[in-house]
Amino acid sequence: MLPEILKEKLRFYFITDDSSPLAVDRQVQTAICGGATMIQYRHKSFTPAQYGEVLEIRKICRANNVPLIINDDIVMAKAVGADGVHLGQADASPAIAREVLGNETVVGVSVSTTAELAKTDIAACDYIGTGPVFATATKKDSKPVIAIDGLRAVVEQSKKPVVAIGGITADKAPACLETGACGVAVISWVSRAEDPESSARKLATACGIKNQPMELRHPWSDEFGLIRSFLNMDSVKAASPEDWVVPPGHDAAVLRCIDRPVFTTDAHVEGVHFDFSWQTPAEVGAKAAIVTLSDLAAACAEPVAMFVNLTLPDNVSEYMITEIYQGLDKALAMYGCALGGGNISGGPCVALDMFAVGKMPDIKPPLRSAARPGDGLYSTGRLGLARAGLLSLQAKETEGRDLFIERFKRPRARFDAARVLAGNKVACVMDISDGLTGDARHIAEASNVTIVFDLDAALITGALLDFCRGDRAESASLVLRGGEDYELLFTCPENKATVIRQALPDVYRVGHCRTFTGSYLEGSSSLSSFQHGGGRGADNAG
Ligand code: 3NM
Repeated sequence: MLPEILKEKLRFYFITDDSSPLAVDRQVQTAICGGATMIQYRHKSFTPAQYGEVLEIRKICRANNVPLIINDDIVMAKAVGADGVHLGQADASPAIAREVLGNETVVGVSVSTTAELAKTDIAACDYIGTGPVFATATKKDSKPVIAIDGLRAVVEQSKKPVVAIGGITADKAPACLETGACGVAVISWVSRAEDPESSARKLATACGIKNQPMELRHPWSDEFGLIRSFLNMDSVKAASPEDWVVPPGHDAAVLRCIDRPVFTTDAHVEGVHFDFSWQTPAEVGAKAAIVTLSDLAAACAEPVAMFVNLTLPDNVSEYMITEIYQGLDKALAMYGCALGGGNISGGPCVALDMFAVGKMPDIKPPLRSAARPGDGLYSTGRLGLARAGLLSLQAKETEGRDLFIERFKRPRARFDAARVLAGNKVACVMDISDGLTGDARHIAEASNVTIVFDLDAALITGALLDFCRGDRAESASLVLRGGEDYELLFTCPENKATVIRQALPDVYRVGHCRTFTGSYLEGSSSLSSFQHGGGRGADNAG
C-alpha cells in the first residue's frame, strides 16, 4: 500500500471485539458504515474455526475498499489474503511477517514507549500502534497508561505513522490527532456502545473523515433514492432533446429515431473482470463504461446512450455505489455519451451489465470479414501494457509501473482513431480486448486469410523490456497475448497505413494477411521476424 494511502486508511481504525454482544461481521459493517477506514480482526482465543468468520469480514472490507488487518496471526493473514498483520511486542518479528507476507502487505507493531520503539525493528514495519493513551478495560493485560505526552513522545521519535490506541472516544480523539498521530484505533467506543452506528459516526466526524456517513443495513435497498440521486449526474443531463423524446428517469427512455443504430453489450463481474483490492470503485465504474464504449469505437460508431444494470451484494455501502456511478459518469461524459438508465438489484457480488447504443455515420461499417491477402495488420497503439499493469498489481510490485497500471485501470475507447480509420475507408476493424493473437484470429477466420505476425520493433519499449527483465521473447509474448489494451486492430494496404499514420503516429504494424495456407495464425510462437528486427513499416505482406 502506498504510504500516503496507508496514512489515510489509519485515520479511524476499528478493532473487532470478541466480547461484544454484536456479532463480529455486524461490528465491521457498522464501523465501516459509520466511517471506519481500516479494520483489524482481533480474537484472543483464535482457532481455525474463525476462518469462515474472517473470510466473511474480508468480503465486507473488500466491498467497501477498507483494508483488513489480522491481529497477531501471520499465517491467518496469509491464508485469507488480508491486507496486513498487526503484531505485539511478544509476537513474531516484523521481519518474519514481511518475509511471509511480502512487501506490499501492511505490517503494524504495538509500541508503548520510546524505549520500546528504540528496540523495535521499525524498518520492517509500516505503522506503529501506541498506547494505552487512556485507561481501558478492554485489554486486560494492557501496559501502564502513557497519556497524551507519552503518545507525543513516540510520534516525535517514530519514522513511521503512529496510531493512538486505548480508551479513545470521539471527545478524546482530537487531542490524540493533535500530537501528529495519523489516526486513532478503538474497540469499545463502537463495539460496546449503546448505539454503535452513531458512536462510529461521531468518531468519524472527530477524525475529519469526509466519506461518510454511509447508510447502515442493506444500504442500497433504497433503489429509488439512489436512482433519483443519479439522475443529477452530468452524463444523464447530457441526454439532449435532440436525441431523446423521453429522457432518462422514466420507466423507459425514448430515443429519437437513429438512422443506423449500433448496439453492444458487456458484463463486468467482480472476481472475473475486476478486483477491489487493486481498483477503486470509481475506477471499476469508469472501466466498465470505457470497455463497453470501445466496442462502439470498433464499429466506427458514435456513442449515444449507455444503460447499466448494477448487481450488488448486501454489504455494499452507499458510498461504494455512488463512487461506482461517479466513475461511470465521468467516463461517459468524457466520451459525450448519455447515461440513459439502469437498474440495481441484489446478487452474490458486484457486477455491471452494460448496454450501449451508438449511431453509425454514413460509412460502410467495418467488418471482421473484410481483411484481404496483402493487407498489413495494424494496432492504433502499444500493446501488452495493460497486462503488465495487471501483473504488477497482482504481484503488488507497483513502483515504477505507473504507465502500465494506468493503462490497465484506465484504458481509452479509441473513437479518435476510429474516426480517422472511417475517414480512410478502412474496411476491417475490431478492438483488442482479449489479446492480439486471440483477436487477430477472429479476423483471420472471418476473412479466411492467414495472419502472419511480424511485430514492429518499436512495440517493445525499454519499459516493457525492463518489466520482462530484458527478455525480448517474453516482451513479444506480452504484446501478442496480453489483453485489455482496447486499441483498435485493423487491416489495410501499406500505402493507406502510411496516410493514416500522419493523423495517428502511434499506429504500429503487427503482422500481415496472406492467402489462407491452412492455418489462421503464423509466426506467433517463433516470433522470428520480430527477433531479427522486423522493422516498423516494412512491407512483408504477400
Ligand atoms: N491494545 P478500547 S489498548 C487492543 O495499548 C488494545 O496496545 C492496546 O480498546 C495497547 O478502544 C487496546 O476499547 C484496547 O480502549 C483498546
